[in-house]
Amino acid sequence: MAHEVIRHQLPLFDEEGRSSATDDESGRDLHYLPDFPPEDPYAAGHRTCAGCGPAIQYRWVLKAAGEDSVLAGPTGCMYVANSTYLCTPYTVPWAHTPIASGGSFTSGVAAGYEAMIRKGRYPGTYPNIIVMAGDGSASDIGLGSISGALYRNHDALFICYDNECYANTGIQTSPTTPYAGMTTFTPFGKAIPEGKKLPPKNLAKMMAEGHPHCYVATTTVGYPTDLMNKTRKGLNRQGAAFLHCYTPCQKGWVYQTSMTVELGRRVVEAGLFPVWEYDPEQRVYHYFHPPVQRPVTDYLAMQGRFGHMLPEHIASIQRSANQNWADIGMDVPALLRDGEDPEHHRRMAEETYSMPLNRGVGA
Ligand SMILES: Cc1ncc(C[n+]2csc(CCOP(=O)(O)OP(=O)(O)O)c2C)c(N)n1
Ligand code: SF4
Ligand SMILES: [Mg+2]
Repeated sequence: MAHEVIRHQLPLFDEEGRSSATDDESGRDLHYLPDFPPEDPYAAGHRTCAGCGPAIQYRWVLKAAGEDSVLAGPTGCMYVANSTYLCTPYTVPWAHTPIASGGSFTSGVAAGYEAMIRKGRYPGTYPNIIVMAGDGSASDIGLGSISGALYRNHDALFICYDNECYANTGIQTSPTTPYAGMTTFTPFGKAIPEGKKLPPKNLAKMMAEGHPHCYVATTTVGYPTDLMNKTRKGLNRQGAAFLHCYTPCQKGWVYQTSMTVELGRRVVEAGLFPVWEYDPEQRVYHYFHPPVQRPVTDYLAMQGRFGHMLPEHIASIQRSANQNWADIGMDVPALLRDGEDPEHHRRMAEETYSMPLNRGVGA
């Protein structure tokens, strides 16, 4: 006789905030913290860099998922910096997978739990099965295996933590590295003054369009409630779900350590990382419309990896941002339209920085 597979249904957090929430002068809720669960399945004691965006993402995701979780981590910073022989920061089962096979490994774990529960060999509730892969893994080397898992609709949550580079091997370019982002494989020089010439791959849209039966969403470490709710939505839905999370890399991007969460908001407010949710039932996208729209320089100037940019490069990025604003149904203010003209800009090195910068990737 087949046993029933019982699944968790995790409640969502209140997005509106408490009455005591305080807005800054731009209308951003600065001090809203809902009552998050006390447990931390991603415990202290790992060895990621100070201010590491992926580590913040790992903590929020596992807090949202809770103690009945099973985790896989393909090769990358979040494998190497988190684990040594017989030692990890996880209080839940975790396994390392080769960089190419996060998707296939996790498919096997999901299918295994389903079969064991049906056969009465595993007495518990179906656990929250999650793989968190870097952008190099999810958008490049391991893309095929994640796409296969989404296509077959295994009941698991597939997350890309996107630090826009192959960080662990020394900050090399990946498909999600932005145009003009300097990496050790895209240095700027006389021949190629912008550093990286190609625009980034739109991984999340590719996943949503290519697997229209899956829940797909984007988020950043700048919006913890959004990140935790999308984690829970992806886990609550029976079948495969994909989350693309923007996670700054302090070492690779060269910014002040305390600015990780601020960057997670500014990238959205600059129009460079639209935050949305794809509803597979209705087959529609729901776009977040941020209360603040900034020129891209407000975001770029905070990071040493963009310190070499010339006016024409900045104008080119402002054009892409303006296209993103239009795509998500927002008006483009005149100031941002003006920014499409190189005459509107100085060299990035001459910008007034709000903080001192150390230029030079990997410093
Ligand atoms: C097939 C294969 N190619 C290359 C590597 C070397 N490698 C180890 S970690 C890593 C970087 C992974 O980048 P990403 O997935 O973005 O994770 P991050 O290091 O940025 O956290 C690479 C290229 C590998 N382990 N396996
Ligand atoms: S190199 Fe970047 S992603 Fe890796 S641990 Fe440091 S901050 Fe995190
Ligand atoms: Mg990466």
